[in-house]
Amino acid sequence: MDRIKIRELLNAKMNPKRMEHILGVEYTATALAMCYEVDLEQASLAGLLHDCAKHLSRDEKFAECRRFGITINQFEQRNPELLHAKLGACYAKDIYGVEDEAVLSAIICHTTGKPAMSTLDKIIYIADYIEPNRNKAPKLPMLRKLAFEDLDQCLFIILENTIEFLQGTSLAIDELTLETYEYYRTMLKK
Ligand code: DGI
Ligand code: FE
Ligand code: FE
Repeated sequence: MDRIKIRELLNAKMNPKRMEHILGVEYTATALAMCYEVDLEQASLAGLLHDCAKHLSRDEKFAECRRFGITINQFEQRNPELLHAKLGACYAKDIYGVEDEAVLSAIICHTTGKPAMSTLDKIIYIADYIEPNRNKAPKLPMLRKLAFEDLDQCLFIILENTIEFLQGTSLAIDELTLETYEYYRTMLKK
């Protein structure tokens, strides 16, 4: 399915605020793709579709996981919100016809990250955090600049911010978020 059609379908499904966020991630990801010589079409598709299962209720998320055969780990059980990333990749394939594994991977890891991310994975993870409609996270002006200068440093600071934020809430931190943080901490020390 082409981008225009995908935008049209998403627009019919999502509330205006979420749609603005989705479009913000799409164009931020595309700009980063220009900067880091990543395929613009991949960045645009992954940006558009990264939250395409986010509108589902908790019960709908569980039901859809059953339908797609997604096993739910203890962190996802406690915070079903996390499931929108894996389900988003299932929807991208099933509803929007995306076959490109690189795009699907970027959607799957956009919330927790994962060790050894591809440049596209990092771009989507970062674009989700810095897109222009975001305004709550600390250090946003600095991170927006850094994203175009040093992708790994930017990724690491976002991981650090996210863990710090989660530590101040009652939410359990996903194992994968911590693994990703440790992976990039070790990598950047060298
Ligand atoms: O879907 P978005 O809101 O655009 O962004 P997202 O997919 O990054 O989800 C953001 C939320 O996910 C934010 O409230 C922090 C939370 N999150 C990120 N990593 C973890 C996490 N929540 C838990 N419980 N554990 C994590 O490791
Ligand atoms: Fe998300
Ligand atoms: Fe998002």
